[in-house]
Amino acid sequence: MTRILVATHNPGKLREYAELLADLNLHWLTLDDAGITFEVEETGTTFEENARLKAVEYARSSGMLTLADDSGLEVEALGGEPGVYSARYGGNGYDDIGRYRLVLEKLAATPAPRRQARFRCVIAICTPTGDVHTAAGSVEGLIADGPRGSNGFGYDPIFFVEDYGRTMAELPPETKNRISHRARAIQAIHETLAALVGQ
Ligand code: ITT
Repeated sequence: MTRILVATHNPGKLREYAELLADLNLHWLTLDDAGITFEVEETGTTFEENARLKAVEYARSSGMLTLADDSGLEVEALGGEPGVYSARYGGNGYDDIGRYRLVLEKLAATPAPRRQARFRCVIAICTPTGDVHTAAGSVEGLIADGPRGSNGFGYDPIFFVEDYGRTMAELPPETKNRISHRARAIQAIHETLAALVGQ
């Protein structure tokens, strides 16, 4: 069975990859399992650059086939913020709740039709020899008036998915894992990944 390092420090992402990769016969390991404690600095200005940086660095230090993603929320009325800074929005001292409250505050005077947003995800897979493959996925939504739901992580409680009439955090994990930016990026890279692990 091929080993793959799922290189994220974010437990929410890890839970989702466990399900998104379940159909492939893989032995996947976390950064903890691989004994990697350092964090790659995300110095890129795009999701793709940062996803590549993470996959390449963690593959280099583990010697394993490595999957990393860079993802985030883009809010139209905020000129695409928080974007690649989604994990650091508002600076140190903010947690997930503080960060989504900041988005809600900034949009307090913005009416529903102008609250469009999207989640974006770029997955990068780096082989032990340093070849990199990437794929992107996105999902459109609206920023809700307030947080709802307790599934998922990050900005899910304020991300309203019109087709379901619910926030991403109100959807069951199986549904999020069919429609999310991360699910779509996995769908786009599935064939490549299957070939890399000989399936
Ligand atoms: P790693 O770099 O270790 O993977 P991270 O949380 O720092 O973990 P990112 O740099 O990609 O990951 O930041 C992504 C942020 O965007 C994340 O912290 C969330 O706040 C948000 N985000 C990404 N995907 C999300 C999702 O599916 N639902 C809600 N928020 C999400």
